[in-house]
Amino acid sequence: MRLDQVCYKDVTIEDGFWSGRLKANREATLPHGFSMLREHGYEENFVRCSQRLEGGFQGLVYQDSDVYKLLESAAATLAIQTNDDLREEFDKWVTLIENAQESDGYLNTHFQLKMPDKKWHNLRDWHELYCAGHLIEAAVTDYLGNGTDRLLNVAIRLAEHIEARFGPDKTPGYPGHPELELALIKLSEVTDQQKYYDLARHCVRERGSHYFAKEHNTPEEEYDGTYWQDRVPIAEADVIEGHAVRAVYLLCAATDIVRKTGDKDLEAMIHRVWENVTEKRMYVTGGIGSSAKNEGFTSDYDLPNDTAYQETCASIAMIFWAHRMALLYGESRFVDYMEIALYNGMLAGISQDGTKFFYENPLSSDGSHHRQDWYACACCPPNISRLLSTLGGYVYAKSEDSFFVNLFISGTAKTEIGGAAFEMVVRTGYPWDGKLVMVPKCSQNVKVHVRIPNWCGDYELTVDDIVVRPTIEGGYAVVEGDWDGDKRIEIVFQTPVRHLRSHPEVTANAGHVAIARGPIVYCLEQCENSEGLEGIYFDDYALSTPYFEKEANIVVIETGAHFCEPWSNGLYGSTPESRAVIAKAIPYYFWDNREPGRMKVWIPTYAPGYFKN
Ligand code: FUB
Ligand code: ZN
Repeated sequence: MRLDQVCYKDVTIEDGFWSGRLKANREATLPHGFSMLREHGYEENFVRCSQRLEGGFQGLVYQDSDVYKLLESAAATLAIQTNDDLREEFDKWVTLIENAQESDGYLNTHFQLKMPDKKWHNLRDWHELYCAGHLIEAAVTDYLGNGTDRLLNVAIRLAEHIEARFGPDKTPGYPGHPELELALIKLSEVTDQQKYYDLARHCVRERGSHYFAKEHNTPEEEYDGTYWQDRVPIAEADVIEGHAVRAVYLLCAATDIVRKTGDKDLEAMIHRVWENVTEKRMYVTGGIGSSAKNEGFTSDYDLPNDTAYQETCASIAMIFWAHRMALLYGESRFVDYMEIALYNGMLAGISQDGTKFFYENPLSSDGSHHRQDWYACACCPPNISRLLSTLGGYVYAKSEDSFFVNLFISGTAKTEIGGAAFEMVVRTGYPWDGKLVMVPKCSQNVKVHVRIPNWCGDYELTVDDIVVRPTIEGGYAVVEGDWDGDKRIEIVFQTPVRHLRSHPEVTANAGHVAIARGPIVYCLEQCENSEGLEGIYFDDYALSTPYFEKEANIVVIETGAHFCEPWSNGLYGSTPESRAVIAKAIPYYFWDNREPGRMKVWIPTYAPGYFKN
């Protein structure tokens, strides 16, 4: 069943878990981000282009994309709430961008300032099409959110410039880093211009034709396009490979094409690759891309913990893709992955106060890994910000006669279903508490679909306190009825603490367990476990007790564990002494917000003195 998104603008979030994070995004991350844009030369790049100066470019080849992502976040924020300072900042940037654009529509400060004679010379590495994509996405968000078209007009001029050059029967090529494709599909929808969609589809379908070998004069027999998802024709891909963010942005575009045209071989491909990534190449946190070397994938089950790259942008990309799959098929199993990546892989990428960020997200740390204010390659911070600014758009979905509750977040949605106004009010203490109270309102019958999360063994659903056995469709409990009174749907998911094991081929986790409760994956952090993490181990009968810690606004989990004294028996000796301890786990996303120290998600179930882990 095809679903439509309920737009973030139609969703008000008033939630114990998320409201604080969204406030931090508005009040700390956005201002911090704009000050970083000033401090790190982004603004200067645009000023110099506006003044038609040469040279003096600062930053990396894809520097402009961070500006556009932050502007996208600002545009979505402004669409929800008046904010004079942010409006002023946003408008100032739009003027700068308008003035920086060349008369033929070209816009990229790196090439305008540093290499004006090298435009479009290296699609594989130089990110011009990627930056263009982020500008277009920001412009579309601004146009749809705020009804203003200044940035959209800049984006259209750039899209026209690109479309005149690339596409069927024009200059060959496609983006080394997918992103333009997603953006052009959105642009084609708001402008009703088929040609943008055609170019997006061309870029996706051409992938795997080894254009990058030709562009770089690499002999066919020496060419390996894996990193750029250019090894095999896209529709033949069986596995997810290469650079993680590139791979998943490309899959997002392929999914958009399947949705629009029902392209059969692309559809078969997205399913094969979905299965490969979720069954064999994903961390328990929903993050992907295990290797720093290629910022991406290696081989099946290769999921090391201490060197887990798990770039924050890659978790965000998984959220984008899972969301698209969920809307395309109306099946809750896709939302399950979206939720895991959201609450764990993505959320770990930003500090509680919203001003520090992880780029890499290892699953164990010796205490030397910390969030930073910004990065030379700062793709992640503004990507998190734009995701948080549009979070409401991931919560619900709808069809002609149904409303879907995908994520469990307190607030209100107001939309239209089958031509009638529909409102849904949700109250919940999720993810700490599995109880959800929903009050739908509509003058006509609407089926309410409530996702049953895959981690939930048992649940009870009532309508006005009467237990109902709902039908299950696509992993959703379906409640039919008329909602013109004050009927209340209540669902209570059991949220036991789960000790997870991994597939035996994930050698890094052999003999280890991870703790999870609801959608939250936990970790042990040094500052909560004074004995030292090196010696803590669980046994199969470990009992866990969750409880709420008000000050931190998190549920922590205490588990009866053992602490093994450090090895001091020479080369060979007997098992070191162990004693009983209580291990205290915190949500993985929460780590590194207090004193620095060690962290680990996977906990041994044997005395760690036996092995170096
Ligand atoms: O290449 C642009 C962005 O920078 C990628 O998406 C990230 O992985 C980082 O390499
Ligand atoms: Zn990133």
